[in-house]
Amino acid sequence: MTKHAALIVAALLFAACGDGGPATVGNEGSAATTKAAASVPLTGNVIEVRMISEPGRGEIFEPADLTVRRGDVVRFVLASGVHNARFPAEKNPAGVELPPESPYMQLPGQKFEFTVTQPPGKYNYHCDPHVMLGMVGTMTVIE
Ligand SMILES: [Cu+2]
Repeated sequence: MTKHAALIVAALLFAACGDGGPATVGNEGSAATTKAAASVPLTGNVIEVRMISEPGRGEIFEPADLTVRRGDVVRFVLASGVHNARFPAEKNPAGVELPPESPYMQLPGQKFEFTVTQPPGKYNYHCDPHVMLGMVGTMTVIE
């Protein structure tokens, strides 16, 4: 694939993610997300967060509180239920470009990932449908 064609594909994927429709982001969308953050040297570390709906456990991220470095990849994986992951501007430091918002994920095994580019600090994320049920988490970026 030419570089030009790759850009077009990335643009189409980006457009497809923004319509609020059924979640369609799989590995292709993740690749586009990773490519956009290519200015940060990748560490090769992947931090997986499972999104879970389970009787007796409720609606949770597992683990919910992450400690990461710039260049790490945070990967949300749907285990059960329907969830998203979003870093709301009103609950995070101003002036920082926050991680991209995931689509609503509903197919077990579906993944959404981004490369950490944020400066050191503590960031808050949550699942929109379940934030009131405590489906929240933090991402602490360390040096
Ligand atoms: Cu949820």
